[in-house]
Amino acid sequence: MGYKVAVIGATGNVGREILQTLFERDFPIDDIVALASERSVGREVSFGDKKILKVKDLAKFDFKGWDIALSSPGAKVSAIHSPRAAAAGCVVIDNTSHFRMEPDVPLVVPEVNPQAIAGYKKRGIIANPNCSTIQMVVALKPLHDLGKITRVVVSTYQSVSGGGKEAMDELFEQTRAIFVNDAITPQKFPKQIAFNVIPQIDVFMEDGSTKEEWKMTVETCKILDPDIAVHATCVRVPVFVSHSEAVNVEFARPVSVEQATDALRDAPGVVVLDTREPGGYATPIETTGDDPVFVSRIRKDPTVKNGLSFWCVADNLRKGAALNAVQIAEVLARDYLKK
Ligand code: 11C
Repeated sequence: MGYKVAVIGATGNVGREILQTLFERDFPIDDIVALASERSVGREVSFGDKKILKVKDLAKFDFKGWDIALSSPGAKVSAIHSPRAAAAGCVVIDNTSHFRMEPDVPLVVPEVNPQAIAGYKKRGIIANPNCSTIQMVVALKPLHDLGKITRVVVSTYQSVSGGGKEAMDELFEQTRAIFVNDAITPQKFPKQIAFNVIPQIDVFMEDGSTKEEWKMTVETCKILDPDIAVHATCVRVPVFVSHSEAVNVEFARPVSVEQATDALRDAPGVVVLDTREPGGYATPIETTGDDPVFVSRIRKDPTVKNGLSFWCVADNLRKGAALNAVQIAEVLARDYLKK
């Protein structure tokens, strides 16, 4: 026997990836519905290679009798419809930023804090973290277990798909415009993204950091350890899919490169690709469509007492969003909503 599953925001980058991931991982489904805003009603989305779902109106949908909703519309839409679904008895895995920092909503990466899922009982909502946080904490967890991380400094190289389909179209259009000598007018991004990099993701906060940088700090503390100091610089790069991160870690205890590499090799969800020769590391282009977080360039940082640096890359639409949400649904189904 399977579950009745709703996918909210089914026409977006993440919604479509959630449908694909549910199908690929053979999630036990009795019935599935694709939901989105009124303007997408009637559009068709694929569920696997045979089934086509006609999108229904989220605002009119009654969640009574539905078990799990995987939700990735905008944060404002989630603010209304996730509590509405939860009140009808449908557990929501919410991929927006809206509920993440609420104390009675668990924020979960299954390789790091699966035990937190039990907290769904309070509000009926589980939050899926930001993509750049997810891939970093998957890599940090085995290192934290090894030497107790005290401080993390991270610089990100984030793909345009994190900004949605329009952002991907903007990179494509600007690249084309450069080749045919057309004028470029940035719309989705604050500056030209083609052949450029932009050190701003999301809005500015009062202290001069951006909201994306703030999310990496507060979400890492909530998921992994409130005592870790995290300083992030988040940068948009002209890559379509997969985020990369240069991560620098300080430990309370000495940790050798060999110990760190062994722990990362054994860690769930991590693949170490690190041959210390030209090309012996992961890049976004070859990790797109893959599930793991790839870790490369593991090396000692001799400028601090117990320091280590590494490079990590993951598909932001899969592990950074859809896959993480489906993995949460798998634990929820297996341990809490048994059929
Ligand atoms: C980006 N990380 O790359 C963002 C997208 O809080 O879920 C995801 C935003 C979020 O633009």
